[in-house]
Amino acid sequence: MDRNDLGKGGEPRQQASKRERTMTTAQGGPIADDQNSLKAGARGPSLLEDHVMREKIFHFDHERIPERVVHARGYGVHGHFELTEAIPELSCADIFQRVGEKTPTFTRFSTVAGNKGSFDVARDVRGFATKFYTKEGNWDLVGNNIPVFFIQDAIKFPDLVHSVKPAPDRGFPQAQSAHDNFWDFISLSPEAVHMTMWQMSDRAIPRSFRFMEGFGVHTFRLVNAEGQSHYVKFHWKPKQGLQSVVWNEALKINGADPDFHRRDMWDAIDAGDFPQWDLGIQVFDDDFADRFEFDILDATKIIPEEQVPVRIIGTLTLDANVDNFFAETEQVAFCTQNIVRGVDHTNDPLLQGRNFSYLDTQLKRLGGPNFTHIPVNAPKCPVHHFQQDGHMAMHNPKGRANYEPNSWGEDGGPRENPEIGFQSYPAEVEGEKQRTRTETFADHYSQARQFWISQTEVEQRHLASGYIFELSKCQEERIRLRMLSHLMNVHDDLARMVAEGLGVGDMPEPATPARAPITDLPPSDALSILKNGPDSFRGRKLGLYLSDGADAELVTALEDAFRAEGAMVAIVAPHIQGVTLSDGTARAADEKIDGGPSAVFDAVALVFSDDAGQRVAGNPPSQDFVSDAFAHAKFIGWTQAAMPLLQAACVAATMDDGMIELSRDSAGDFVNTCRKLRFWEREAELAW
Ligand code: HDD
Repeated sequence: MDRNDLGKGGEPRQQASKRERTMTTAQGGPIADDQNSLKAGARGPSLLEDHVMREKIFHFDHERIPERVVHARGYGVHGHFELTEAIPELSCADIFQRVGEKTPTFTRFSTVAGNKGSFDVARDVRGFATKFYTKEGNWDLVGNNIPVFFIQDAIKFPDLVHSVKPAPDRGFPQAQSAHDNFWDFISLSPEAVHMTMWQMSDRAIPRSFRFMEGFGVHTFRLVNAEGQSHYVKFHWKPKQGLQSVVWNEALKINGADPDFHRRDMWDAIDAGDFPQWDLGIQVFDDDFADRFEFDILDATKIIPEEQVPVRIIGTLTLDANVDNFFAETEQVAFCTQNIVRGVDHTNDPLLQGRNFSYLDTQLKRLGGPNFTHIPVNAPKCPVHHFQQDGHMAMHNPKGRANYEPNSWGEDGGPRENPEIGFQSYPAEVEGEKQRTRTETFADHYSQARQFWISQTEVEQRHLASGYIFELSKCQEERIRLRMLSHLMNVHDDLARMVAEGLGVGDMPEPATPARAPITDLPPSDALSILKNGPDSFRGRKLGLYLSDGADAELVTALEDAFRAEGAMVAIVAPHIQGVTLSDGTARAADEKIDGGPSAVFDAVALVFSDDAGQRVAGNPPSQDFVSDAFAHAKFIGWTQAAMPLLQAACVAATMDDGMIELSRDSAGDFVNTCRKLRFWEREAELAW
């Protein structure tokens, strides 16, 4: 049976007819020989007349389309949104009317700065864009995994992006913000300070797309059937809980598996473990907006959940991988302007600019105005209009009339309908034209301080280390100090930790705030990852390092216990052929030890036969497996036979409660321990 006889999952496919299986040109002509071009004589020149070769190479030459100018590296998945609470009193959007109704979706996760071929676990914001194919048209919620943004006005976006992308003269660094240009721009743009707090926190190195939140960022409007408007902020809350990796681990994951996040998503969905997010809304009115300490149109500010609780109204389930990456993930075109009746924009100047940029960029990227004809972008409701022609038009309006109004009656095509058509909320607008930044956008530090005091000690340490790492990559002292001068306005502890990490003795003068005083806001638990962690190891992965002769009963007990938890178990072994356990049964390996470092697992267990422990102890990848797991505060299950390796990895002398001796009866206890995900107590003892 050859490859063509197998379906997607490797199962035998029903025999197609010979004609169906015959390779053809794009014109449908059957091809007799796809290996050799047409030549004049066996050793003669190739002939221009070879339409088969010319067509094949012509098409290949044109395979690439421009990658997205930002968010180039992304991963798309199909799913559906199910409404759990109807909100007709807030919005007349069809999608929000009937509990239990499912709306198909397409979600694309992405990094921002890196090229299409960059690595997944860069320190970066993650895009979280969802297209809802509603019965009243497509609604695109194009958000991020961080609820605030770097800049307040879209006119600064090209500068922001230029500063983070590779420097134009040298073409590097790739997919990183740890360089002079980025921090030069940021330290000259105090409005970005709050966002960098999130970006330097572990939010920017998520363990998986599945374990991160999403945010619509801007304040939008919900408008009900009576035309009443409420303000709204959209939240995606992962049912899987929040989880991130640590920075040193991220660096190693990127080497071991640059596709870590996309592979994780593919594997989870392929295994039927469908990730879910609740859609939450923070709803408020003009009274609240007037009372609130900050401007609700300022995208560099959150509205703390303690002030306006998040109300859950539905669930997104991602349940199908794409059939084709290019056709779907690459060609999907999100536009913030894609809204439906019952949802509307506000005057947030970032959002207003985005509404231009997305449509514009799709034209460039997808080559013409008919990108809505591409299946992943096409609405799943009826579409009737008089738009026609253009590159790659797949369908044009039928009939004689292609204009409106017309007097062709029934045959004259679609008509407008004010009853069900989109109505803009009639917000009052007045004022002189001016290029200005409102005073109400001027407090750049108070919420950054609130973020800091809302973090656990572990997270504060990571956050400070994030700044230290990034600023240490800045060669210009003036840029490092300028950034430090902002951090002094955020919090003394943060500034001191970063100064120490950079080796700065004399602190600079604090930056002059655009607006004083900087307010002390109360902490908000919702801002911490660790305060919102999961209570299970579900969806996580154990790296089970086995040798030949490993105790079969213990191995089975571990596998059973972790699978019962809903976790994955990957077998790591000295050879990819796998191992033979003590009872003679075989275990296929998922990874050879040097291809499956502990950085790609959430917890590890070492189960060796007595003599194997000594053998692997001298093996550098095995030593790294253990010492990295230890340094990344992971739980490590071990058996006595692994002691020589623990010694060789220099962790035996500092055995702590995160290192669990395994026995056949204690596999369940090990799972319970792993539910905490990391043994952070250890990290405090390590001198990072
Ligand atoms: Fe943007 C892509 C999210 C500000 C201009 N953006 C893009 C994507 C996401 C976001 C998730 C990827 C969509 C996909 O997967 O195809 N962008 C945001 C958020 C912002 C934001 C949450 C602030 C709140 N963006 C922003 C501004 C501008 C843009 C201010 C321009 C003025 N963004 C774009 C773009 C992109 C894009 C150039 C590149 C590819 C694309 O649109 O389709 O138009």
